[in-house]
Amino acid sequence: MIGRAERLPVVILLSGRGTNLQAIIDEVRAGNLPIDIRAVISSNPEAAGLARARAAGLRTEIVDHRTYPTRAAFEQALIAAIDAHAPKLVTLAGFMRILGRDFIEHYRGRLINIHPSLLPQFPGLDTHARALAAGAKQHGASVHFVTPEVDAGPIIIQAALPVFPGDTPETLAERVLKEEHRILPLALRWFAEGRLTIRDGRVLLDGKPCPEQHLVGSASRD
Ligand code: NHR
Ligand code: GAR
Repeated sequence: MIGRAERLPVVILLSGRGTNLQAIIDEVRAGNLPIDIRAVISSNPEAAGLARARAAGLRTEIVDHRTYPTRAAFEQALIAAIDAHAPKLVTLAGFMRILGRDFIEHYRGRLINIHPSLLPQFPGLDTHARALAAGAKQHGASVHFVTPEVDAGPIIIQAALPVFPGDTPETLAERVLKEEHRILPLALRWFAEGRLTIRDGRVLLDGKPCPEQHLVGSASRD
């Protein structure tokens, strides 16, 4: 059992359901992820992820963007709420607000996002519908360090899966989500173990290029 003092302090930001948060909680409980989730902060007071956090005994906070006059004011409040917990890592787990340069610079090298596409394809929103509309043969998810340009930061790990005929945005989202629940805790584990570095805009694991793309499902047998 790893003592609390040896675990990396982390703050998780979300806006929605929180199934990625749940995957992180489950891995921490299983003893596979040496982090201490200091707080879960939501931009949305109605986020179901808040209830999951409370059910797991985690501290929750709300920083509702709608109650601030500007993006800058919202982001300053968010920084204050996060820094009160002195995290060494901040994770966006279904966080729905674009963050400005000042915020990103403040957390440079310690801010990680899970995004539901095989970046650099389909940055931004509605990724599953866009992948289908584009006729993509493969789709997936990416975990990356966050930089000011949205969804363009150095990639830590990706999971790819095949798109099936008859897939809808919903069926595709469900399969991608399962992969998200695998790769986000894994990326956090690598970070917590001090195994990730960024060199020339690329992520290294143990000093070597990361296994960026992991093919799963039938795509891996093609
Ligand atoms: N901020 C920066 N600077 N860089 C990134 O890479 C970021 C980021 C903030 C969030 C998550 C991202 C995703 O994985 C993320 C990455 C929200 C939007 C968006 O357009 C886009 C990308 C992501 C998250 N949000 C709208 C906005 O105006 C609001 C949408 C809504 O509230 O429903 O901020 O996809
Ligand atoms: C996940 O698919 C995540 O990749 C995506 O939202 C979902 C959140 O699910 N993130 C974004 O689209 C960021 N703009 P969850 O709340 O159940 O973890």
